[in-house]
Amino acid sequence: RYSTAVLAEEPITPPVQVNYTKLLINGEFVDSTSGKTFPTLDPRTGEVIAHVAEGDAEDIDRAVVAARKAFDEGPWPKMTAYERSRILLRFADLVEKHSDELAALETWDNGKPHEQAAKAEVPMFARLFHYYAGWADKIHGLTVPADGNYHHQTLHEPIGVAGQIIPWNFPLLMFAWKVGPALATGNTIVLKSAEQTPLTALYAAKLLHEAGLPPGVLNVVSGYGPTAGAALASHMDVDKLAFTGSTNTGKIVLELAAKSNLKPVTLELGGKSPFIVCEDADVDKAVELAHFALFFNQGQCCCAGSRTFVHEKIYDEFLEKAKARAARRTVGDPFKKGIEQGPQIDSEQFDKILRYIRSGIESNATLECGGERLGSKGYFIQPTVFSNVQDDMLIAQDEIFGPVQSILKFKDLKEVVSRANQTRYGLAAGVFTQNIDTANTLSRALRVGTVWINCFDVFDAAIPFGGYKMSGQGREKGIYSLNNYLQVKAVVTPLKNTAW
Ligand code: TXE
Repeated sequence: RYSTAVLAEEPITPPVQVNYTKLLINGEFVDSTSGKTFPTLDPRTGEVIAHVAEGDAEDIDRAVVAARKAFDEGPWPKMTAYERSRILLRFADLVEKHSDELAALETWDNGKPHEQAAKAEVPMFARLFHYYAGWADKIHGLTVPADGNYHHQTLHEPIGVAGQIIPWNFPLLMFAWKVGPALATGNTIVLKSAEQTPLTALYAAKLLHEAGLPPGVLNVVSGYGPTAGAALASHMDVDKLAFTGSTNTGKIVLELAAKSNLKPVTLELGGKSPFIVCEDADVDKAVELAHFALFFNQGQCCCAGSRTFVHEKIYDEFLEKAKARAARRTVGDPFKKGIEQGPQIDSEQFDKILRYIRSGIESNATLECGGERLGSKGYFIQPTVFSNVQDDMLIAQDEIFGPVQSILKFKDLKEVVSRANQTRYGLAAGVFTQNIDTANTLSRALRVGTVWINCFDVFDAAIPFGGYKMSGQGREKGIYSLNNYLQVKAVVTPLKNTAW
């Protein structure tokens, strides 16, 4: 009954070499102070891809010293904005030149389909840097006609040393969302990549240096959260922190930032996004979009449409078709052409997802298809659909972060808005309708940072992304992200008449 592609006996050999495994501090690849390394694993098999230098508190400190020096002594913040822009543009061009290596490394380390990495994520990565390069020389303050005989002006200055902690689900894109605006505004950076996916950040940082980035401006420390990550969040000489990850860890880093030097923090955290299919929907199209909204990237998206609300009039038809679509999803080696779903990132996430599937079954949701691991090695999970899901079930409340679609029935719009909003999260929502009034009403009533009407996961460098409620604080991308990395200084000068 299950038509997923057969998992290849032998994994396809990735068409790329791992060349960079050390920490990148002050423009040089160096070992960690402790000499320790950690393995980064191939999610297709659980086998070691490479051993990577393991940074901890001492290495974070070395990296912060380098970033501080590069900020205080320059040349980065003192270069003209145009020169900074040119470096970012050259980098984006190098990304395009090396797109094959970047896409292959991203797939190998993360398990995402190679076609997705190559056709969507690497081009988007380059696009984000083109976008931020365009901002570098367009950031300026105001001259303000305030009261009194004074010249009032504001200067928009970089904050200083930015600490950035990123997750493993979109390693390259999360790098771009954070590094792009910080560099465009003239900051220096210490970035900690996720321990599951350290490889592409090192490769990209190497290319940035090739493009002319001065030493110390971007330092990349691979390592674990409670050691390297916590040291960065609590460092007294880090001026700003940006974090993407789980809501629980978001609380930890916010507290560390507050208890150390009160550095401002932006957070992009978990979600439980509703995808609302109204009664006037074209069911086939709605099924396809709801499927994409949940299953894209193995379900490992903070904004995944993980509560599929379907109007009762079309519920039965929708359910049959959604189940058939999930059963047709091709799962297998992400390097194979035509594969829609690769493995989950690691054994921890794999076990967590299977636990939530068991919880769904135990709480009497109906398991329509899937529900088990696929194959005997690596972290593959069958595309899974639950129907008859109730709001208070754990699978309707918690972020599963896997290929598990939960379908819920609703009767009217007022009811579905109230249920959609009954969550601690508020990252995104999807609305599927042909009625413009319904679309307008729902997009205003839903308490989320992004509403996609008749589309989903449409991301653009210029459009802000971020969460309401416990999905985060602040916005990334677009014009809004620049303020995360800027201080505003007021300068007041008396105006005196001279000479005449
Ligand atoms: O997240 P963590 P994990 C959600 C998703 C997933 C769950 C757990 O539900 O199942 O989180 O994933 C660093 N101080 N998201 O454990 O722990 C860590 O090293 C400082 C949603 O991977 O939040 C990594 O670099 N840093 C999310 C980053 O935080 C710490 C994407 C994220 O890891 C730290 C990923 C500490 N004490 C998971 N502990 C999204 N919003 O897209 C960990 N880290």
